[in-house]
Formats: sequence, C-alpha cells, structure tokens
Amino acid sequence: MTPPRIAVLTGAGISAGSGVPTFRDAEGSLWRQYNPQELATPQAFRRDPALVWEFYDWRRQRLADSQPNAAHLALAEMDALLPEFTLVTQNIDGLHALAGSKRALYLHGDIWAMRCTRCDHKERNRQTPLDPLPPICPQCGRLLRPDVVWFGEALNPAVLYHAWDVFEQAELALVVGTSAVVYPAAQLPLLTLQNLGSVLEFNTMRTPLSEAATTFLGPCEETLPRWWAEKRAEWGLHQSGQ
Ligand code: BV8
Ligand code: ZN
Repeated sequence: MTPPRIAVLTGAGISAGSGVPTFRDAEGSLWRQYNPQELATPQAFRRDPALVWEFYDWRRQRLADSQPNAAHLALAEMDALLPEFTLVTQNIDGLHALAGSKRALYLHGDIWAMRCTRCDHKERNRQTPLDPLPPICPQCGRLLRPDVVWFGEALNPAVLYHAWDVFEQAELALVVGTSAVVYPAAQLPLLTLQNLGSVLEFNTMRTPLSEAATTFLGPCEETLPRWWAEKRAEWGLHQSGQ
C-alpha cells in the first residue's frame, strides 16, 4: 500500500520529553516569573535588550545538553523512509535537526542563530553561556538579536507559503505537541482539513483542533513512535538494510 502524502506540525510539547519546558506549562514561571510572550517581542528587546538576551541565554544553556527523544527520532525516520513528507516546526530548539530531520521548515527560527540589528551579519553558534552578553556584531559593532520570529513579527514569507502548500497538499497531517493557538502556524492543519485530508493529533491534552482531529492522548514520545511502528509495517517500509 502506498503511504499518503504526509505533513507534520510540531510544537513545544515534542521537546517536553527531552526536558525542555513548554510555553504552556511554564506560563509565568519559565524564567524569573516572566511570561515568554512578554519577552519574545521586539518591544521588549528595544526596551531592555540585556534582559531579553539573558532570557535567551538561559534557554540556550538549558538546551545545551538536551537530546532528541523518541518522537523526534520517529519523525526523522519518516523523513528518511516516506516518499512525500515534510516536517514544519514552531520550535527553535534545534532538536529536529539533531535527530536527523532533513525535509524541515522552521517557522519561528533557530535559538542557535543570531543576526545583526543593523547590518546583514548573521551567525550560528552554540556558545553557552554567551560572552559578551548581549552579543555584539563583529562587522559593525551594533547589537545582535536572536534570529527568531517574535510575537507581532511576520514569519519569513517564503517559509510560510511553502508550509501552506505542504498542508494544502497533504492527505494526512500529524500535529504533535502543540496547543494550536499561535497563528499563523495553528492554521496549517485546517488547510489539510479543508482539502478533505485527515488530521491526527498527538498531545497530552485536548486542544481547539481536537474536535476536527483524531487525538492520541498521551506523551508523544510514546504515542508517536507506536503509531509510526504500525504504519511502517503496514506500508512495508523498512530502514535501509533491514
Ligand atoms: C504574526 C519563537 C503578524 C520565539 C514563537 C495580539 C497581539 C499581538 C499578536 C497577536 C495577537 N493575537 C494574535 C496575534 C498573533 C500572534 C499569536 O498567534 N498570538 C497568540 C498567543 C494568540 N502571532 C504572532 O505574533 C505571529 N506573527 O502574527 O505577525 C504580522 C504580519 C505582518 C507583518 C507584521 C506582523 C508570530 C508568532 C511566533 C512567535 N514566536 N516562538 C521564542 O520561542 O522565543 S511562538 C512560540 O509559542 C512557539 O514557537 C509556539 O509557536 C508557541 C507555543 O506554542 P506551542 O509550541 O504549542 O507550545 P505550548 O507550550 O503552547 O503547548 C505545548 C503543547 O504540548 C500543549 O498542548 C501540551 O498539552 C502539549 N504537550 C506537553 N507535553 C507533551 C505534549 N504533547 C505531547 N507529548 C508531551 N510529552
Ligand atoms: Zn552589524
């Protein structure tokens, strides 16, 4: 049986099993009683760049020895074995790339990347802790900023249009570990439904998407690998060399 065209949307919940706090379960307590939505904004950065950089540096330090979990690895295997497959993530933690996912779209950027607030300098580094903090552009001496999409900022249009296309074409959308409330990411699975595709949700709780999806309730690091093992057998797919 030929596998369907599959699109995947992941959120912070897929990294919970790797010890990375999600936005939800850390509401107001992720860092010094700040709500990430207060700090992940251009206004907060203009008002107090040092505070925003302390927040990102703290998250980078927490992420430094986080490893991909069984859910990340299952998606990397799907990427390797399925003919038509695209992963779209809201996460900036870099764990999908570490797990080996190749066909992946990063809607909200990358916590390990930074760009200059003035010139075209961009860089990726895994230095933790950052020193100096805030980091300074080596080209022009101005402040660097995290190369991520903040609340109130537009997503990269090319990435967004590609993600829309992937979910419009998908016959099956997997939605993993997201509260499905942040837009425009949350709209993606609705495009699959509009084109009569189906949506499977892997979450520990129900979300606004649940009534239109089939939900596998439980930790995705358990439910997603289990689902994938069954499908891989049903579709007669095997890791190369097996
Ligand atoms: C835009 C990068 C327009 C940064 C992120 C009012 C004012 C201002 C803006 C808005 C507004 N109303 C709406 C908006 C738009 C706003 C938005 O949607 N706000 C929400 C809060 C209502 N969106 C934006 O601002 C976007 N931009 O609209 O621009 C525009 C257009 C043109 C020109 C100019 C502007 C930009 C949004 C991107 C923001 N950046 N991240 C950083 O990380 O520091 S968003 C960030 O939060 C994440 O990337 C993610 O997207 C979101 C958190 O959501 P989740 O990933 O779902 O995580 P969450 O913690 O919420 O949920 C975890 C889930 O996992 C839960 O369901 C839980 O049950 C589950 N779970 C937990 N453990 C497990 C599990 N599931 C399975 N297994 C487990 N083990
Ligand atoms: Zn510069």
